Amino acid sequence: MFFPNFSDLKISSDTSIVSIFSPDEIISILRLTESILMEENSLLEISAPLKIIGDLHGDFHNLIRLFDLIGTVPKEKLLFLGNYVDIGMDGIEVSVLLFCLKIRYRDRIFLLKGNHEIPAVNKMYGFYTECDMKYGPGIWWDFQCCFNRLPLACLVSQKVFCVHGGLSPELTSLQEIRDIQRPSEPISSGLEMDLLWSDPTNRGDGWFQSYRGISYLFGKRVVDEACKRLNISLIIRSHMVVPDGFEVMNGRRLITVFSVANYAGNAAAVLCVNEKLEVTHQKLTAPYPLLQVPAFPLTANLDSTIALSDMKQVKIFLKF
Ligand SMILES: [Mn+2]
Repeated sequence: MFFPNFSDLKISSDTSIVSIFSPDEIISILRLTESILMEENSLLEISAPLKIIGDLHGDFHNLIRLFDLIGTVPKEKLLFLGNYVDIGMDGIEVSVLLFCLKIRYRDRIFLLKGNHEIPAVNKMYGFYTECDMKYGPGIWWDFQCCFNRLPLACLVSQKVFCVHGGLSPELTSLQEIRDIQRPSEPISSGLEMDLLWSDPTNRGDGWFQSYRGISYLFGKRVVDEACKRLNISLIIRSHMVVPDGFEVMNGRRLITVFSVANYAGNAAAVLCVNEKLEVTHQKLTAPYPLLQVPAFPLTANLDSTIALSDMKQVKIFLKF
Protein backbone atom coordinates (compact mmCIF):
# COMPACT_ATOMS: atom_id res chain seq x y z
CA MET A 1 0.00 0.00 0.00
CA PHE A 2 1.11 3.53 -0.77
CA PHE A 3 1.91 5.76 2.21
CA PRO A 4 2.20 9.46 1.52
CA ASN A 5 5.28 11.26 2.64
CA PHE A 6 4.09 13.88 5.11
CA SER A 7 5.97 16.75 3.45
CA ASP A 8 4.52 15.74 0.08
CA LEU A 9 1.05 16.09 1.54
CA LYS A 10 2.03 19.47 2.87
CA ILE A 11 3.26 20.65 -0.50
CA SER A 12 0.20 19.35 -2.23
CA SER A 13 -2.30 20.57 0.33
CA ASP A 14 -3.99 22.63 -2.40
CA THR A 15 -4.40 19.52 -4.50
CA SER A 16 -7.58 17.54 -4.08
CA ILE A 17 -7.15 14.24 -2.28
CA VAL A 18 -8.98 12.62 -5.19
CA SER A 19 -5.82 12.98 -7.29
CA ILE A 20 -3.73 11.37 -4.53
CA PHE A 21 -5.82 8.38 -3.40
CA SER A 22 -8.18 6.18 -5.39
CA PRO A 23 -11.41 5.08 -3.66
CA ASP A 24 -9.89 1.62 -3.17
CA GLU A 25 -6.84 3.11 -1.45
CA ILE A 26 -9.07 5.14 0.87
CA ILE A 27 -11.05 2.00 1.73
CA SER A 28 -7.81 0.08 2.41
CA ILE A 29 -6.69 2.83 4.78
CA LEU A 30 -10.05 2.70 6.56
CA ARG A 31 -10.00 -1.12 6.90
CA LEU A 32 -6.45 -1.10 8.26
CA THR A 33 -7.32 1.66 10.72
CA GLU A 34 -10.40 -0.26 11.88
CA SER A 35 -8.31 -3.33 12.70
CA ILE A 36 -5.90 -1.22 14.76
CA LEU A 37 -8.72 0.60 16.58
CA MET A 38 -10.33 -2.71 17.49
CA GLU A 39 -7.12 -3.75 19.26
CA GLU A 40 -7.57 -0.73 21.54
CA ASN A 41 -9.93 -0.52 24.49
CA SER A 42 -12.93 1.85 24.53
CA LEU A 43 -11.00 3.57 27.33
CA LEU A 44 -7.42 4.20 26.21
CA GLU A 45 -4.83 4.20 28.98
CA ILE A 46 -1.60 5.96 28.05
CA SER A 47 1.08 7.96 29.78
CA ALA A 48 2.31 11.56 29.68
CA PRO A 49 4.13 13.47 28.26
CA LEU A 50 1.82 14.12 25.36
CA LYS A 51 -0.02 16.86 23.48
CA ILE A 52 -3.81 17.00 23.33
CA ILE A 53 -5.67 18.38 20.34
CA GLY A 54 -9.36 19.35 20.28
CA ASP A 55 -11.90 19.76 17.46
CA LEU A 56 -10.45 19.96 13.92
CA HIS A 57 -13.67 20.14 11.87
CA GLY A 58 -12.42 19.37 8.39
CA ASP A 59 -9.85 22.18 8.16
CA PHE A 60 -6.77 20.54 6.63
CA HIS A 61 -4.70 23.73 6.38
CA ASN A 62 -5.32 24.36 10.06
CA LEU A 63 -4.11 20.82 10.87
CA ILE A 64 -0.90 21.33 8.88
CA ARG A 65 -0.27 24.65 10.65
CA LEU A 66 -0.86 22.89 13.97
CA PHE A 67 1.71 20.20 13.12
CA ASP A 68 4.18 22.94 12.16
CA LEU A 69 3.62 24.51 15.57
CA ILE A 70 3.46 21.48 17.88
CA GLY A 71 5.52 18.91 15.97
CA THR A 72 4.17 15.53 15.00
CA VAL A 73 4.58 11.80 15.45
CA PRO A 74 6.78 9.93 16.14
CA LYS A 75 8.69 12.68 18.00
CA GLU A 76 5.57 13.88 19.83
CA LYS A 77 2.89 11.69 21.36
CA LEU A 78 -0.49 13.05 20.26
CA LEU A 79 -4.04 12.53 21.51
CA PHE A 80 -6.91 13.86 19.39
CA LEU A 81 -10.28 14.43 21.05
CA GLY A 82 -12.48 13.89 17.97
CA ASN A 83 -14.52 16.00 15.55
CA TYR A 84 -12.32 15.42 12.53
CA VAL A 85 -15.10 16.07 10.01
CA ASP A 86 -18.00 18.47 9.25
CA ILE A 87 -18.22 22.26 8.92
CA GLY A 88 -14.91 22.51 6.95
CA MET A 89 -14.74 20.78 3.57
CA ASP A 90 -11.54 18.76 4.11
CA GLY A 91 -12.89 16.15 6.51
CA ILE A 92 -11.62 13.33 4.29
CA GLU A 93 -8.12 14.86 4.14
CA VAL A 94 -8.00 15.43 7.91
CA SER A 95 -9.25 11.91 8.80
CA VAL A 96 -7.16 10.11 6.20
CA LEU A 97 -3.95 11.88 7.26
CA LEU A 98 -4.62 11.02 10.92
CA PHE A 99 -5.53 7.43 10.03
CA CYS A 100 -2.31 7.04 7.98
CA LEU A 101 -0.29 8.33 10.93
CA LYS A 102 -2.18 5.89 13.20
CA ILE A 103 -1.33 2.99 10.88
CA ARG A 104 2.32 4.00 10.83
CA TYR A 105 2.76 5.02 14.50
CA ARG A 106 -0.01 3.35 16.48
CA ASP A 107 1.72 3.90 19.84
CA ARG A 108 2.38 7.60 19.26
CA ILE A 109 -1.00 8.87 18.02
CA PHE A 110 -4.39 8.21 19.61
CA LEU A 111 -7.75 9.15 18.16
CA LEU A 112 -10.95 9.49 20.19
CA LYS A 113 -14.45 9.74 18.82
CA GLY A 114 -16.27 13.10 18.72
CA ASN A 115 -19.96 13.82 18.43
CA HIS A 116 -19.48 14.48 14.70
CA GLU A 117 -18.19 10.94 14.14
CA ILE A 118 -21.83 9.83 14.29
CA PRO A 119 -23.64 9.19 10.97
CA ALA A 120 -26.80 11.10 11.94
CA VAL A 121 -24.64 14.16 12.65
CA ASN A 122 -22.09 14.09 9.84
CA LYS A 123 -24.81 13.40 7.30
CA MET A 124 -26.22 16.83 8.15
CA TYR A 125 -23.17 19.00 8.84
CA GLY A 126 -21.19 18.63 5.63
CA PHE A 127 -19.23 15.36 5.61
CA TYR A 128 -21.80 13.42 3.58
CA THR A 129 -21.84 16.17 0.94
CA GLU A 130 -18.03 16.23 0.91
CA CYS A 131 -17.86 12.44 0.40
CA ASP A 132 -20.49 12.67 -2.32
CA MET A 133 -18.55 15.42 -4.14
CA LYS A 134 -15.12 13.78 -3.88
CA TYR A 135 -15.67 10.00 -4.09
CA GLY A 136 -19.43 9.43 -4.34
CA PRO A 137 -21.81 8.78 -1.44
CA GLY A 138 -20.83 5.10 -0.95
CA ILE A 139 -17.53 5.93 0.71
CA TRP A 140 -19.40 7.84 3.43
CA TRP A 141 -20.54 4.46 4.80
CA ASP A 142 -16.98 3.18 4.81
CA PHE A 143 -15.94 6.13 6.97
CA GLN A 144 -18.77 5.41 9.43
CA CYS A 145 -17.48 1.84 9.86
CA CYS A 146 -14.19 3.33 10.96
CA PHE A 147 -15.68 6.12 13.09
CA ASN A 148 -17.89 3.70 15.04
CA ARG A 149 -14.76 1.84 16.18
CA LEU A 150 -12.98 4.89 17.63
CA PRO A 151 -12.29 4.70 21.40
CA LEU A 152 -14.48 6.92 23.58
CA ALA A 153 -12.19 8.27 26.29
CA CYS A 154 -8.58 8.22 27.44
CA LEU A 155 -6.95 8.10 30.84
CA VAL A 156 -3.52 9.74 30.85
CA SER A 157 -1.06 8.54 33.52
CA GLN A 158 -4.07 7.31 35.56
CA LYS A 159 -4.96 10.89 36.55
CA VAL A 160 -6.10 12.95 33.55
CA PHE A 161 -9.42 11.97 32.02
CA CYS A 162 -9.75 13.00 28.36
CA VAL A 163 -12.99 12.85 26.38
CA HIS A 164 -14.70 14.76 23.59
CA GLY A 165 -17.77 16.02 25.48
CA GLY A 166 -17.74 15.40 29.19
CA LEU A 167 -19.14 13.53 32.16
CA SER A 168 -22.30 11.47 32.45
CA PRO A 169 -24.68 10.84 35.35
CA GLU A 170 -24.26 7.17 34.41
CA LEU A 171 -20.49 7.24 34.82
CA THR A 172 -19.86 5.76 38.25
CA SER A 173 -16.63 3.93 37.41
CA LEU A 174 -14.13 3.93 34.55
CA GLN A 175 -14.86 0.23 34.08
CA GLU A 176 -18.20 1.24 32.53
CA ILE A 177 -16.31 2.89 29.67
CA ARG A 178 -13.99 -0.12 29.29
CA ASP A 179 -17.13 -2.25 28.99
CA ILE A 180 -18.60 -0.29 26.04
CA GLN A 181 -18.62 -2.64 23.07
CA ARG A 182 -17.59 -1.35 19.65
CA PRO A 183 -18.49 -0.90 16.84
CA SER A 184 -21.19 1.22 18.36
CA GLU A 185 -23.60 3.87 17.26
CA PRO A 186 -24.98 5.69 20.27
CA ILE A 187 -28.58 6.81 20.04
CA SER A 188 -30.59 9.35 22.00
CA SER A 189 -29.24 8.98 25.55
CA GLY A 190 -26.93 7.10 27.90
CA LEU A 191 -23.29 6.98 28.93
CA GLU A 192 -21.81 6.96 25.43
CA MET A 193 -23.97 9.88 24.27
CA ASP A 194 -22.98 11.92 27.33
CA LEU A 195 -19.25 11.27 26.81
CA LEU A 196 -19.65 12.71 23.31
CA TRP A 197 -22.18 15.48 23.98
CA SER A 198 -22.19 16.87 27.53
CA ASP A 199 -20.72 20.26 28.49
CA PRO A 200 -19.46 21.89 31.67
CA THR A 201 -21.22 24.99 32.97
CA ASN A 202 -20.22 27.67 35.45
CA ARG A 203 -23.83 28.47 36.22
CA GLY A 204 -24.49 26.00 38.97
CA ASP A 205 -23.36 22.89 40.77
CA GLY A 206 -25.45 20.01 39.52
CA TRP A 207 -26.80 18.56 36.27
CA PHE A 208 -28.77 20.83 33.92
CA GLN A 209 -30.66 20.48 30.65
CA SER A 210 -28.33 21.22 27.74
CA TYR A 211 -28.93 24.07 25.30
CA ARG A 212 -27.99 21.50 22.63
CA GLY A 213 -31.23 19.64 23.30
CA ILE A 214 -29.18 16.49 23.90
CA SER A 215 -27.30 15.18 26.96
CA TYR A 216 -26.58 17.55 29.89
CA LEU A 217 -24.62 20.45 31.31
CA PHE A 218 -22.69 19.69 34.52
CA GLY A 219 -21.52 22.08 37.22
CA LYS A 220 -18.52 22.34 39.51
CA ARG A 221 -19.76 19.94 42.19
CA VAL A 222 -20.32 17.21 39.57
CA VAL A 223 -16.72 17.66 38.43
CA ASP A 224 -15.37 17.58 42.00
CA GLU A 225 -17.36 14.44 42.82
CA ALA A 226 -16.31 12.70 39.60
CA CYS A 227 -12.65 13.48 40.32
CA LYS A 228 -13.01 11.82 43.73
CA ARG A 229 -15.04 8.85 42.52
CA LEU A 230 -12.86 8.14 39.47
CA ASN A 231 -9.64 9.00 41.32
CA ILE A 232 -8.62 11.56 38.69
CA SER A 233 -7.24 15.08 39.10
CA LEU A 234 -8.14 16.77 35.82
CA ILE A 235 -10.62 16.49 32.94
CA ILE A 236 -9.56 17.63 29.46
CA ARG A 237 -12.27 17.86 26.80
CA SER A 238 -13.12 19.71 23.60
CA HIS A 239 -16.59 20.15 22.03
CA MET A 240 -16.94 23.92 22.58
CA VAL A 241 -15.46 26.93 20.81
CA VAL A 242 -13.53 29.02 23.33
CA PRO A 243 -11.97 32.41 22.39
CA ASP A 244 -8.35 31.54 23.33
CA GLY A 245 -8.52 27.95 22.10
CA PHE A 246 -8.41 26.73 25.69
CA GLU A 247 -10.33 27.63 28.81
CA VAL A 248 -10.06 26.49 32.39
CA MET A 249 -13.49 25.90 33.90
CA ASN A 250 -15.23 24.43 36.91
CA GLY A 251 -12.58 25.54 39.38
CA ARG A 252 -9.26 24.09 38.28
CA ARG A 253 -10.45 20.61 37.44
CA LEU A 254 -11.51 20.94 33.81
CA ILE A 255 -9.96 22.39 30.66
CA THR A 256 -11.70 22.83 27.32
CA VAL A 257 -9.39 22.77 24.28
CA PHE A 258 -10.48 23.70 20.76
CA SER A 259 -8.03 23.42 17.86
CA VAL A 260 -9.57 25.12 14.83
CA ALA A 261 -8.45 28.75 14.54
CA ASN A 262 -11.06 31.21 13.35
CA TYR A 263 -13.99 28.85 13.67
CA ALA A 264 -15.87 31.76 15.21
CA GLY A 265 -13.16 34.42 15.49
CA ASN A 266 -11.26 32.27 18.01
CA ALA A 267 -7.64 31.21 18.41
CA ALA A 268 -6.79 27.49 18.36
CA ALA A 269 -4.82 25.78 21.10
CA VAL A 270 -3.16 22.49 21.91
CA LEU A 271 -2.51 21.38 25.49
CA CYS A 272 0.88 19.99 26.47
CA VAL A 273 0.96 17.66 29.48
CA ASN A 274 4.40 16.89 30.90
CA GLU A 275 5.57 13.93 33.04
CA LYS A 276 4.52 15.74 36.22
CA LEU A 277 1.08 16.29 34.67
CA GLU A 278 1.63 20.04 34.52
CA VAL A 279 -0.33 21.60 31.68
CA THR A 280 0.88 24.29 29.30
CA HIS A 281 -0.48 25.32 25.93
CA GLN A 282 0.58 26.22 22.41
CA LYS A 283 -1.62 28.63 20.53
CA LEU A 284 -2.45 29.27 16.88
CA THR A 285 -4.02 32.60 16.04
CA ALA A 286 -6.42 33.08 13.17
CA PRO A 287 -4.32 33.76 10.04
CA TYR A 288 -6.97 35.09 7.71
CA PRO A 289 -10.07 37.29 7.96
CA LEU A 290 -12.90 35.92 10.01
CA LEU A 291 -14.72 33.14 8.24
CA GLN A 292 -18.40 33.54 8.96
CA VAL A 293 -19.56 30.16 10.12
CA PRO A 294 -22.82 29.79 12.02
CA ALA A 295 -21.60 28.84 15.46
CA PHE A 296 -24.78 27.41 16.98
CA PRO A 297 -25.14 24.72 18.28
CA LEU A 298 -21.43 24.13 18.85
CA THR A 299 -20.56 27.37 20.60
CA ALA A 300 -20.70 27.47 24.36
CA ASN A 301 -23.02 29.87 26.05
CA LEU A 302 -20.57 30.81 28.76
CA ASP A 303 -20.65 33.53 31.31
CA SER A 304 -17.20 34.89 30.49
CA THR A 305 -16.87 36.81 33.77
CA ILE A 306 -17.13 33.61 35.78
CA ALA A 307 -14.85 31.74 33.39
CA LEU A 308 -12.19 34.44 33.81
CA SER A 309 -12.32 34.25 37.58
CA ASP A 310 -11.85 30.49 37.25
CA MET A 311 -8.72 31.12 35.22
CA LYS A 312 -7.27 33.34 37.96
CA GLN A 313 -7.78 30.62 40.55
CA VAL A 314 -5.76 28.06 38.70
CA LYS A 315 -2.51 29.92 38.09
CA ILE A 316 -0.84 27.92 40.87
CA PHE A 317 -1.85 24.61 39.41
CA LEU A 318 -1.35 25.30 35.73
CA LYS A 319 1.82 26.64 34.23
CA PHE A 320 0.75 28.64 31.19
MN1 LIG B 1 -18.32 18.38 19.61
